[in-house]
Amino acid sequence: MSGTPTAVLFDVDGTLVDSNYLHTVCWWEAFIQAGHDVPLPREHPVPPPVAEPHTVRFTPMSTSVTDGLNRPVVAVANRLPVQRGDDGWELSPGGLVTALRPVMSTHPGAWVGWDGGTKGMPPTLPDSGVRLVPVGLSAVQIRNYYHGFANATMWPLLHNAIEKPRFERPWWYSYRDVNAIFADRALAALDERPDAIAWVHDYHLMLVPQLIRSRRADQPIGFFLHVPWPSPDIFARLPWREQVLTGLLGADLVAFHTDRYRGNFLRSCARQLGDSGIEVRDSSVILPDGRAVATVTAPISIDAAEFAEHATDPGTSARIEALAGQFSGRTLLLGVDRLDYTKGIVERLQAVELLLERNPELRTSLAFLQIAVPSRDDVREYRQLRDTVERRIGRINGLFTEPGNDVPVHYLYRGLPPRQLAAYYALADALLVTPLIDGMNLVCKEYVTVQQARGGSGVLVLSEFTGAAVELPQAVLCNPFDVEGLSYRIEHALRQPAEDRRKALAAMAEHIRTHDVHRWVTDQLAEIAARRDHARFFR
Ligand code: ADQ
Repeated sequence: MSGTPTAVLFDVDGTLVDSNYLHTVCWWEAFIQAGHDVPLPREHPVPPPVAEPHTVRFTPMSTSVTDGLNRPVVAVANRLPVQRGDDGWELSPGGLVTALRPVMSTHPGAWVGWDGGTKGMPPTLPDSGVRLVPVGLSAVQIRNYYHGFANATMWPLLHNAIEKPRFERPWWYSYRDVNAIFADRALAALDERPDAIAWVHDYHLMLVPQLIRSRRADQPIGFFLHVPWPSPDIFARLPWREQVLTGLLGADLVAFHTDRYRGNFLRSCARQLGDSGIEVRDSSVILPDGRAVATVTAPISIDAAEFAEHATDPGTSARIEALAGQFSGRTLLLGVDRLDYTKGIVERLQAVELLLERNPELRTSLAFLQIAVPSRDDVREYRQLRDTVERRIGRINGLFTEPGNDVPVHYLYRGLPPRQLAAYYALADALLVTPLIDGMNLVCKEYVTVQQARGGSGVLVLSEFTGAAVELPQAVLCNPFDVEGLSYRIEHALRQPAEDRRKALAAMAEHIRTHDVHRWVTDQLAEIAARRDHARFFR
């Protein structure tokens, strides 16, 4: 294919962290223009939803360059980003974490997260002053809070109930208890740094903002949701919907990847909490005591500069050469995902099967490589998914491998280091990103960045149902629910003239470069601090 930094953050999926991939991180530039506006994404390419009672508009607020800039951050997320390496403790690898290293050393904060059962954690992040605040969980808590409520209730519910969410009271009680433990640890860290911003991440910890607020009325608190927010009808299925919403409304700022998720959240608030004196006013929720909770759209991104560097690293060229032989003379299609039922891997395989069925000549001239990181195999649905994927691959290869030729579908069930991944991105003629629903999807941003950095002409086939589709309309957009249609979209992508693909890549890469994770962090922290001032004013 400078500033004055503060602290940190990252993706919160425990399994991914187990696989040593953290991919959202923060740092912070000192200079933010007064009146800087958070960028609005372009319209989603799919038709807008039917009009609903609450008009949801995002009114970027004029932030004075205030408090936020030099304040430490207490980050609260499901997992801590460290692992034991050959030479002791180290940051878990991940391009963006690496980018944080210098930043974290100059502006220490704290990071509250589950220790994953690892004993003897260091007191600070390696090579930095960021204090690690480990939360230990019992086996029962891991089962009920993490595998149960987080991954088998909230994850499917927030992903449009694409798998049926399971509602188990013991899981909910455990979620409440564990959120209270996280909040206690965060409060202790905040007591040590009274000027800090609290930044809470993702669906594991949705009660934490209110738990902090109830003990620190003036604390600036931000919450970022890494996954979608579904329609109010789907969210309403949750037996504990009011408690979850009230938990989130403890924050000053609740942020989402897209306008759609944010709108859904506001409509859920209006529907579930309207009778409790809560009012949705434009993009804010006004609580009975007059406190305003702002919502913003803040699409997350990657460290584009780092990925571009991976792409052009001499080591990557050597890796590409080593891999090229395997696929020489073939058009390479690539899929890279956590093995998750939201990612549309089965539908992708079905589409590849249809493609090969329709076009016999492709059986020897095309290869599809699926790289799948093991994920959450303590949850039944994930084990079943792995079986289905592996059966499908066997079926396609059984049907379409031509004697004397290599198989059409290749499969790696493992995580790969970022540089190795970059080699695959560079080599692939097309990347198939076909989630049935995905909050954002960073893989497509990585692919585009690598292809562009290497002067490639790869094509991105991207599901309409990803947050990324809002930002990257130049991709070949597809509807993965229509597998036959998807197979035609892949064909269409492969037939696109190289010049058109290059133009599309250039436009997407430019957007990603100018909207990278550093900008995301900068904007988020400024917004959180400014909204606290705003909330005070409102009262
Ligand atoms: P995820 O669902 O985990 O994240 P995604 O955004 O695609 O999904 O991030 C995956 C990350 O893992 C990427 O950085 C990618 O490089 C890495 N990865 C995937 N497969 C890999 C493999 N086989 N080997 C090595 N690395 C691999 C959640 C939400 C997303 C949202 C992110 C960030 O579900 O929608 O984009 O958080 O907010």
